Amino acid sequence: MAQQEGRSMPTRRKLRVALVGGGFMGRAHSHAWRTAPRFFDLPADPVLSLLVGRDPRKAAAAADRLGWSDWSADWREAVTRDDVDLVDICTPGDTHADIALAALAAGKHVLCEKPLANSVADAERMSAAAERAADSGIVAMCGYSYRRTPALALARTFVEENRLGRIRHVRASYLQDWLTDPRAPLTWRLDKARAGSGTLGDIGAHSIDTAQWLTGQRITTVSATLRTFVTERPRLSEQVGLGGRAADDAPLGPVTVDDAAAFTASFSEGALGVFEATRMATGRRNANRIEINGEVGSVAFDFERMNELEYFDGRGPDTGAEGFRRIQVTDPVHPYMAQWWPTGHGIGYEHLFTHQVADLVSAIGTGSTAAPSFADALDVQRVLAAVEASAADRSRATDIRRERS
Ligand code: SOE
Repeated sequence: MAQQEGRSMPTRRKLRVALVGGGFMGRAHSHAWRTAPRFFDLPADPVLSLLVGRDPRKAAAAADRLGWSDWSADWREAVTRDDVDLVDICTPGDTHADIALAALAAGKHVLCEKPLANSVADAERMSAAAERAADSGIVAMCGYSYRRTPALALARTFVEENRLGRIRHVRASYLQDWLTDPRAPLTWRLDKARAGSGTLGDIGAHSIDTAQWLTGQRITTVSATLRTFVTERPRLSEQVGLGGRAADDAPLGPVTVDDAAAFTASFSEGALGVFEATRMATGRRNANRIEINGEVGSVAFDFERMNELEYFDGRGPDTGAEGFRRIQVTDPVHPYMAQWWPTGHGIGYEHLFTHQVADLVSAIGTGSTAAPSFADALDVQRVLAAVEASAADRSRATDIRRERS
């Protein structure tokens, strides 16, 4: 058939991606890589080139299902192949440093899931490597995905516009309940060697990142308690999604991480923080909450109502009708929302990852840095380590200012 004139499709620069890890996060990221260019005007078109998973059979099946054109059982392929521009790391924390360092050394952009690493030492090496690679235009970003919640991005705008005045209180709690049942099996998230820490690093890290990002202040000292309520759990017979399954007669193995973390924190400009993270808050599925009180205003957010932001404006005259107002963050004027549906038609968890990809590809296109950078994520790592140090020595608060300098 003759070629029809004027029918050719515009071609855009390609960004060829390799994803390492095909679990829960791998699925969320795959969806984002596919969706971001359909809704956001990006400077490059992500191409889902290679999916890597340790088990060849599962990797092949995941690649097929999630839309990747090739698969491998060896992450080294992702960092050595010439037809890969970006390595997306969605594996447990014990492998982040090796993969990210090799990818950066090979001149690949990197997106790495949170927390950045299992130790401050690894996070420092990763952050230093990212800084060096930035000189050659390589972008590295850590996946603190909640930053991409439109309501939280709006809260940050309010803080930047000084609508809250000087910030006094940060109250953050991240509550889940998927470990309430003592029969819940011993997945990698409960193994210190693989996950680095437990609830603290898995979800407390989100609260730390969100709090520092929203306030623009750094945490300087912490005083903490960590608790493991269930110290032994049935060994896993099958990993399914987050939870996994154990046989009824499965032998027990030790839980080597915290189930819950509680700590107070001081912020660099004087705010006082109270943090709680647990995977044992019966009935709370994914209540990632934060409230910030300033001298003249407050914001409050709960991920279980992710399309809403509560805002209190204390600057007006005293009318007797003051109160928190509930803003539906679904209007085109709100962060990210112009790309989606008409006002009032909300978005969900998966959109955070799509926003993350859109921001990352935009940064790569403009040659700018992407946030949170590995240096930002290293800072969270320092706070996590300080929380653990403080919990181990209950007699003292841990000061992290020296480690930063
Ligand atoms: C499990 O607690 C988990 O999937 C975390 O690992 C994610 O970071 C969080 O977004 C949801 O909960």
